[in-house]
Formats: sequence, C-alpha cells, structure tokens
Amino acid sequence: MTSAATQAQAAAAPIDSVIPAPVSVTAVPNANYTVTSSTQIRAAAGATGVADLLAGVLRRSTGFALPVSQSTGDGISLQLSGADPQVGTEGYQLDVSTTGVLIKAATVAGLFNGTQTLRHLLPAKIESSTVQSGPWTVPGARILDYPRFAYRGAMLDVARHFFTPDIVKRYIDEIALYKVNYLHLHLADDQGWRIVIDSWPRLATVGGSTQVGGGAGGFYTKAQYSDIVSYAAARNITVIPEIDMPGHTNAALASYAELNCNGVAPPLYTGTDVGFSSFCVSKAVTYQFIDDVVRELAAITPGPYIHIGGDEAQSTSDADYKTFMNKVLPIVTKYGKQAIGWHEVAKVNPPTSVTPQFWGTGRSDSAVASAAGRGNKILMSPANKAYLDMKYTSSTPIGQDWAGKIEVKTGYDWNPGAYVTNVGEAAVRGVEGPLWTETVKTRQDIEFLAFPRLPGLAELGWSPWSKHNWDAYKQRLAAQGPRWQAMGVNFYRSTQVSWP
Ligand code: IFG
Repeated sequence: MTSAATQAQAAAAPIDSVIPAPVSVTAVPNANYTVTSSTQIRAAAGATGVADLLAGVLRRSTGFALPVSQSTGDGISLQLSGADPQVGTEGYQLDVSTTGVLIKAATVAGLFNGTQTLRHLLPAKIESSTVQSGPWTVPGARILDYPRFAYRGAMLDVARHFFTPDIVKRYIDEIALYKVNYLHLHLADDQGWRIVIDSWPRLATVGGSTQVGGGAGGFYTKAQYSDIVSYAAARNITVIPEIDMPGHTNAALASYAELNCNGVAPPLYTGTDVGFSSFCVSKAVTYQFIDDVVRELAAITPGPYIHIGGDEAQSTSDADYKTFMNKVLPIVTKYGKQAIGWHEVAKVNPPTSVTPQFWGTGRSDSAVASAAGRGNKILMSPANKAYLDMKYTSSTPIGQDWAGKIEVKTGYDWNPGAYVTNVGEAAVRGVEGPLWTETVKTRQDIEFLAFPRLPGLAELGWSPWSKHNWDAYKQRLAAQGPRWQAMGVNFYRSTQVSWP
C-alpha cells in the first residue's frame, strides 16, 4: 500500500462506504469526531455487552483504554431511549458531533447494529488486531436506519467438511459486521452428523467420524454448540440448526441399522453424490428417533427455528415424503419451534408457520407460490444468485457450477421482494446465502467464497430497494477491501470491483 493510500486509509472513511446501505445518511459539516485516548464509551443499562464488544475491536487497533461505563455523556454513547419509532426493533439512529457519537435504539439489537455502522465509519485500520496509528476520525453524519427484511442469513455446511468452533466463530465475527442476524448450521447430511445427541450417541461417534474425502470429520459437543450459540447471540445472530431429512441421511443410517428399512446399516459415505439416501418412512422407530433428535436440539437452541431440510429426497416416493413431513413437522411444533425446510416442503401444503427456503434456479415455483398465497413466508436463496459455493468464474479454484457462475454483480443484482412469481415483498421472510462445503476445506476457502458476495446478500436483506444501485454499491464494496486486509480475510479480488 503506497504511503498516499495509507494516508487516505487513515483519513475518516467516507460516510457512503457503509454496507448494508443505511436508510438515510446525511453528512454534517464540521462535525467530525476523533476517538482519542481520553474517549469513554457509555452504555445504557443492558447495553454494556454491546459496548464491551465495540470496545474490544477499538482497543485492539487504537491502543486506547476506552473504558466502558453505565452512563451518558460525551464520547461514544449507546442509549436505549429517544430513538425515532421508525427504527423498529433492529434499527438505530447514529449522530456524530465534535463531542462524540450518539447511537440510540429501542433494543440492544438495534444498538449492536448501530455499532457495526460505527465500525464502517472509522478508518479501515480500526479492524486491525494490532495497534495502528490514527487519527481515528468519524465523519460528521446523521444516520437513521432499519432493515427491509427481518431475516438476513448465512448458512454454513459443516457436514460435508467439519469446521471447528473457532472457525465458526470467526465466520460469525465476519457476517456480524454486515448485520447478518441468522446463522443456519447444516449439521447433518450423507457425509457427516455433527452434533451430539445423548439418546443416540453413535450419531456423533460413528456418523461424525468422517467427511467428504475421508478425513477425520468431527462433531460439536452440546457444550461447544451452546458456546457457538452464545457467541452468536452476543452479536445479534440467532443460530438455526438443520437436520436434513428424509434424504441426505446416510450418516444417521450408517450409525444405526434399525433406522434402515432393511435393518442393515450402509457404509459411511465420503463422496459428493446426493439423493441416494432416505429415512424409512414406514418404521415407527424413525419418528421416535426424530422426536429424540428434535427434542434434544430444541433444548439447546434458544432461537425460534429448527430446519428439517427436506431437499433432494430422490429415494423417497412423493407419497412417502408427504407422510413423512406430515409426521415430522408437528414434532418441531411440539418442542416449541417453527420449522424451516428447503422449498420442496411446500408441496405438502405445510402449516403457515413453516418457512419454505427457495433454492431454485428459476423465477417461478407453483408450490412455493401457493404456499406464499396461503400465508407461508418464503426465505430467498436462489441457487444461481445466493449460493456462495458457486464459482465466481470458470477459473475459480474451488466451488461448484451446477447453478451457474456467480460473479459479484450477479449475486447483487436481484430483488428478493420481486424475484419469484407471486411471491411479493410481504411474503418474503428474508435472504440467506448458503455455503455448501463439498469443495470447501479451510477457513480461507470459506472466506474466499463468502467475500465479497455475502455483503451483497446482507445488503439485499437490509437496505431499501430504492438504494439498490450496482455502481454505487461497488464503490462501497471496494472500501471493504482494506478492512478485510486488516482483518486477514482471504477475499476474492473480483475484477468487477476497483479495490484500493
Ligand atoms: N444441492 C444440495 C446441497 C448441496 C448443494 C451444492 C440444496 C438444498 C446442491 N441441496 O442445495 O446438499 O449439495 O451446491
């Protein structure tokens, strides 16, 4: 980086570099605030957790003490009163003046989102894990902001390749910076079962013992899962566990012979085919098993959703699929959770509490449109727009391309509120970027595929459609490059973006 560019980086980040784009941003002249060694961070009662997280980021790179107190006054102030009611439950107001930055919200979630915007307003070096030279200037601004959709999600497939809790937590740190508020963990598939279920212990010890390519695999203990849940919750992210069924179940079937219709456990599977497995719909033990699994998962999942998969059930007849889902969906409700399923679940006319997750490559699906018409909310993950495991271009070293290549602009230029025929804005729960890991082995691989595309999905989920503009967005995206460099994020330098 040239010294001029370094100087540019050290200057206050332009107020139009925030992703997701806020609802309204007004520059205020002569109102810059500079964080100094005497800056204090003040928080309303109940908001000191958010203040501590912000302080952690700022202390690391500024070297300042930045004490946090339950108080009001100059400096960085996080308050739970006085916010414009427009901000709702996740929005905030952020006002910069020469004496400090005041963030107001109705909830702790809103304050957390406001602190992410503050990070974007500070120079990129604020994200460094070592002390950097300032000045740490925040440009004078008035911001009022709140999300378009309630659900902005990222999915990580930890079944094809297992990822340690630390790697999952790093991904949580990265997606939190873009106000993503759901992390969907794909915990079970043909190649692996990744969560301990006490009543069926072989699921982890056998089903979790390998992965695609035959590696050692792994699994989360309940304590590790709960630690990930808490880590996410502190960053306004709700974890959604997925146990895919009736298909994508070889790991479970290999762990317990009695779950198979013929009473014989198939071998563990380390390939990448799909559609060859199915739970035995006709056996009562199948539903006892699922009841045990959902009960134990619900008990360690404070969030409202459990994902039951339902995709690619090519070895389950339509009639059996319907029978299966009509027995399983009530089990999720019984344990106080709402079900999400891949959009095939729409064909069983599920209760309106069920969220079909659209992953098609087309613009229409009659069952999904009918479900939306009945009142089901649809989660938008069109595979040719939102699948983060798709290659960027034909020369991308990892990833797949069955849904098409997804360069940054392709992943950004679509409207979730008007994408699937007869699934309008009011029927959309939000947007999610699935990252399947057949070809993804390391933290660097995850980051290479997720960045820069996930921030575009986060913006589609958060920002007003009126703010949607590729030419403006790609400038804001370019400003993320130095931030990701400071964070050590292994992002793809798309040639569509003029990285500084
Ligand atoms: N489809 C499968 C996934 C994964 C994916 C890879 C869904 C819902 C292809 N199902 O996407 O298990 O293999 O891109």
